[in-house]
Amino acid sequence: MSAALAIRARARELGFDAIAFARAEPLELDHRRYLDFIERGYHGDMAYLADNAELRAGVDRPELLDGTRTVICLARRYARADADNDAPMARTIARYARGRDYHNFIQKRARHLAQFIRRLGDGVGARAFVDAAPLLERAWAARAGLGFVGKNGLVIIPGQGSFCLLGEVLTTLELDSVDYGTPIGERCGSCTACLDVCPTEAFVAPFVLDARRCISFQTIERRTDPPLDGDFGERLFGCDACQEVCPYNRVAPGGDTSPFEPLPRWAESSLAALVALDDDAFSNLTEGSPVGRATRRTLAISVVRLAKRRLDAEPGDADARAALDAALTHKDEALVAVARRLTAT
Ligand code: B12
Ligand code: SF4
Ligand code: SF4
Repeated sequence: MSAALAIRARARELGFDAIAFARAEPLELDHRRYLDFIERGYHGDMAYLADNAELRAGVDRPELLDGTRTVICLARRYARADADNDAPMARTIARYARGRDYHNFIQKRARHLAQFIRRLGDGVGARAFVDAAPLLERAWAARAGLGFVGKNGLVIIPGQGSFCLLGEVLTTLELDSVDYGTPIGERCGSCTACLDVCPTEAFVAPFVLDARRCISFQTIERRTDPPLDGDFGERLFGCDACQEVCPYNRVAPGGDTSPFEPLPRWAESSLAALVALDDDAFSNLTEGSPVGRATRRTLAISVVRLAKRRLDAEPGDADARAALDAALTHKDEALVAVARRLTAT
């Protein structure tokens, strides 16, 4: 069996839904696009994206893996058939984040794969990465032919859709040339559903996102208090709108999506309880959940925003009223100030 076949088989055993191989030669066009994104300031206060931006074309770097020859691109689906029926509080969280933290789940399996690859030959190096590494995960996945990048910027795997998370194993192993994938080209055609549906008009052009406007940034990554204009709908953490409308996501979910089942704690929570959290209670509540990526205050501000929205629609909404009251009397003065500004409008 060739090394590529053995790696594929092991990746399947480990629960990955798709795998493809890219040569580790520097990305040129995608890197230029990346630098453009940074130069225009679309990354907002995600300063880590600008760190070493110049170096991100390649992966043969000491902080990743010296001598990398191959980028093994992996995907794990999280589409669940019953996601629309999740408990109301769970539905305020983007699908990928309703269950346990996917980083641990994918990282653990990608590490097992890296270990398997290291055993394929003397001196073979292999290292696993998921999300947080300074590498252009979507561009590598596109080069490997794992999927194509849609106008919403997400990697779409034909037959599987875009509700999937990416990971990589970098390796010094060189594969047979037939094993490397070829890009499959964008297949959006004349569709613009994702661009049209975006509630905050965050796309400046097809494929190009001003992350500062994206609800995902505002509710997860932002580290300064957000502007209070704009309608985030019923969203507290992340946003799936530009994927929900995508025709490529009308595929039947396949495989085991149980790791992404919502944590019971969300069904048991309320807006008022979320606002009232102090830092320790926030840490306890979000332990093992991707929601801990937000700060306590960012989440509280998102809740206040949602409570205000619900009260505008239904003045008798008791949970929303209690949430606003809890924010106005919170010991975090910055939260009180935000709640005052919102209730004044
Ligand atoms: C920072 C970040 C964000 C930021 C900025 C997102 C963005 N679009 O840049 C915020 C917080 C907004 C965000 C949101 C989300 N994210 Co995010 N995010 C990242 C992270 C850490 C870096 C992305 C980055 O470098 N952005 C800068 C842009 C310029 O680079 P890029 O995304 O690689 O885009 C390239 C291609 O799109 C390419 N391209 C391809 N074709 C074309 C054509 C043209 C004409 C152009 C101009 C460009 C272009 O150009 C770019 C340069 O390589 C990656 C993980 C990683 N290390 O890559 C996860 C990642 C992209 N995120 C992911 C997810 C799941 C999400 C959300 C769906 C979460 C949610 N439900 O709320 C949303 C989706 C928003 C969206 N429509 O993109 C997944 C995407 C999986 C997939 N199937 O594609 C990733 C890969 C994490 C993972 N390991 O699975 N994210
Ligand atoms: S995740 Fe939501 S806010 Fe961000 S680009 Fe997609 S639709 Fe727009
Ligand atoms: S919604 Fe349409 S335009 Fe957007 S990514 Fe899907 S197919 Fe492409």
